[in-house]
Amino acid sequence: MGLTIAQKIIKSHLVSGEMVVGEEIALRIDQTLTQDATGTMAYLEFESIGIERVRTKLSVAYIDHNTLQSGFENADDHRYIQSVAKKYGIRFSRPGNGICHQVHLERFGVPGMTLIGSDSHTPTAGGIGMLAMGAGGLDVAVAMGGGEYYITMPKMYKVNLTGKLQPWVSAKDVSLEILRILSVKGGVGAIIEWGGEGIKTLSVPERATITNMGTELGATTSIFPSDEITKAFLEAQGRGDAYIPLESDPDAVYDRIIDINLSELKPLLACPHSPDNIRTAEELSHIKVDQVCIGSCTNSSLRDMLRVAAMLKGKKIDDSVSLSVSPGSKQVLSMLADCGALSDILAAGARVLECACGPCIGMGFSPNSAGVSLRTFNRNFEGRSGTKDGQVYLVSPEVAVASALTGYITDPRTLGDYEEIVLPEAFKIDDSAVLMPASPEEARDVEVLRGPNIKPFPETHKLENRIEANLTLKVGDNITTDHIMPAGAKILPYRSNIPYLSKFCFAVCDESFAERALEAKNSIIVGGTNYGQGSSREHAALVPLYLGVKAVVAKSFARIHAANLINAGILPLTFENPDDYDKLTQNTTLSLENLFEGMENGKITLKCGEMEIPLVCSYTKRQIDILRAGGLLAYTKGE
Ligand code: MIC
Ligand code: SF4
Repeated sequence: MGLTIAQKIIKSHLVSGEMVVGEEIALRIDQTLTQDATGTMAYLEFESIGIERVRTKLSVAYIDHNTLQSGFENADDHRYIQSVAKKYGIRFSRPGNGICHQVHLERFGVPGMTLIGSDSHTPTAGGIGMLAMGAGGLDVAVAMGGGEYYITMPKMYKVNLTGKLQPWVSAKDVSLEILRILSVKGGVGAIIEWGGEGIKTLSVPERATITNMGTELGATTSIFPSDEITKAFLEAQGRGDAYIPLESDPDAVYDRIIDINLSELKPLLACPHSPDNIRTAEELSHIKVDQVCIGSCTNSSLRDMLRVAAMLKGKKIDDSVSLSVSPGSKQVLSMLADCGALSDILAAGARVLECACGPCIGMGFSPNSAGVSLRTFNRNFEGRSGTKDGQVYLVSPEVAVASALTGYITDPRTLGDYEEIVLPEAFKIDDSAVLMPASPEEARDVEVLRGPNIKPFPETHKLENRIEANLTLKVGDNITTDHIMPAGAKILPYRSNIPYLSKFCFAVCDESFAERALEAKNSIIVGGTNYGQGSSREHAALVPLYLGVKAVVAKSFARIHAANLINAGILPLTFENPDDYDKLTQNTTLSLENLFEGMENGKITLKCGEMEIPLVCSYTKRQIDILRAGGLLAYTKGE
């Protein structure tokens, strides 16, 4: 039987397990990346594992999320990461050099290799045929130490593209269309391969926009073949040597095939507050727009920015709109400056922001009260923009600019003439903002620099056979990691200070949760379907651990978050009958009995007074050992 692209890469990196859907497999990891908001914790964990130098082919530490440095906290974190990188053999991408996924695609990604990153949009590198996955910081720390990365062998989906995108319709609309078809949980447990004749019309940055937003489907990752278009991109980046051709076998078998005709797509928007709440621009053209933000790891490539500049050239944005543009990398910004496109963007009235995540993670640029904000980003979860009642729509750069010009949601097809964007034959290469690590000899003398905001990892305890706990919080479906552990300018500086962060846990849904959890000492959280969708931030597990959460009982879980819970020693458990969710009430005492036996046979009983509710779990032997040890760190250290 033939293999899919992902199966080929998995096969060549398989350390243990069988490539059977649903089985746990262990993969050898070639490259890792971290960003600053998850990096400090990941490197603290790496240090505590006690390995002298990373054992990957390449590890890069990016600073891109929290670049405001509004107090000493961030500056200290950045200095810590820089010194750790130097000591342990990791390249350090300085603040301002760009968003991790954009820079990794440009400068480091290699077709056919494996990459894990402590950021959920790591699959962006699937745009050049890399098997790239988001993971918790601790998993990345273990991979840096040469350990395997464990995943459940995914199903294989294929999206067959035919036709060609029409003027004013772009790769972002393909991402939104697949979200419309599959929903935010439609990709859970699957890898999505993009193929068909239509992919020959898509450049690497367009492919990367599509693989980037595969994350919003809940997919393990998304991947394109590595072909002549990949080769041309790598050559233009001066990295032709990294190219290898990679495609699926003609007789590869897929669990599901979806057809999309590119020629038929229209400009789309994801409406508040979910990336799968899709409508056409045509339908929404009566909506007044207050703010437009262009950038993020989804839409900040040179191609996107040249489109933005071409659309803005010689025009002015509407007086009622505030427009921000954040190029994805120093390479993009510098090339925009060299060709004059930057001046066109500035002259039109845009505010040009640093090459960083910026507004996407709520680092400034929050919309006005109830303000309508159109963003070329990938997530529009409630409150993520920093304004609780902000109305965020996800759009393509084309819809973004058209709307900034008119002040209303605008279908860009009404604008008339369309200019093709041609990518340069050679990109401007300047890697001076990526600092090389010290040699192994020099590394011994490198001092790791810590600041007072860096607090120790929360205390863990070995699992006991019985848990009695208060049902401190009951939440609904599609709870995101932005609900569990919000980010944004006020909180992000405290990513290495779990006690401080804990005050904000679930604050979006219930401001008194943290206080109640501390009071209860032991808590259980009850959730609906797709609990923990969104970010890879392990803080959404470490903070509940600190607050005494022992188990989360839900109808279903998102992949990375379930892994993070196990890594933190918290039991993710699923209702056997989803309707039992309705039987549980907040602030009652629950107990979980005979856990050791139940974990082995996959059935655990939840007791609430006289009532018994059957729960299921499918932990592997390794996961049981991790949970019993009190989390992956204790397990890895053999405690
Ligand atoms: C996000 O887009 O939510 C983030 C911020 O990039 C996160 C990582 C984090 O929370 O630090 C992600 O996607 O994993
Ligand atoms: Fe940064 Fe936003 Fe991309 Fe997350 S989704 S990595 S915050 S740009």
